[in-house]
Amino acid sequence: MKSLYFITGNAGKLSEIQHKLISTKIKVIQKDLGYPEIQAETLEEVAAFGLKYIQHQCTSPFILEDAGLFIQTLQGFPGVYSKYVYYTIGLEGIIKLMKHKKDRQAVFRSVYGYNDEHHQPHYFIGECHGIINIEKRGTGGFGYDPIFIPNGDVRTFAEMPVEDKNQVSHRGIAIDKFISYLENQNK
Ligand code: ITT
Repeated sequence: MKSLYFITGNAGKLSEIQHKLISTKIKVIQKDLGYPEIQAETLEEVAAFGLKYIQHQCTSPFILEDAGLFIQTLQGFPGVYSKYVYYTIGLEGIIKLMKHKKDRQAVFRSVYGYNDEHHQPHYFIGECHGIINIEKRGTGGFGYDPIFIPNGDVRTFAEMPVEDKNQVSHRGIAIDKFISYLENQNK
């Protein structure tokens, strides 16, 4: 069994990764240390800064994740500002901005940063394309889940059980890459 810390304050993210790890020999332990989410152009830069920042406080291997929702017709907004936007204008604000917009395409992106036992950084990226719904639907998940419908489905992420979201989501894809990496290391 390999244990590592997951630096996050987000219970939804923790639950999603724990579901993915059930059938593996990897266990994550939450540590809500918090790190500054720098103003950067990419999620990768935010994750890289987080890894360096947390290295000073955590000497054991750990992971952290930065995610965001990029809406095509809004030139990628809220993107790297997804957290700030969620807590300011919120879902209602996004629904208003998207009113009368014909192009409803959006992509969720997730970047996992892994700081291994030698303090080397590794990154695992996942993307999920879909559309922004005209209204909120569902009570599951977290964040923007009630307004995002992944391609190939009719349900919002908030209407799906966590297992279904994990199969297609940005986070699920990034976690699968991370699991494959760790399993290959241990061969
Ligand atoms: P950390 O403590 O792990 O940093 P966070 O909630 O700050 O958690 P992020 O900065 O990575 O998370 O996420 C930015 C925003 O995007 C945040 O408001 C989330 O609610 C939202 N978000 C991220 N992943 C999501 C997902 O799978 N579904 C819906 N919203 C998501």
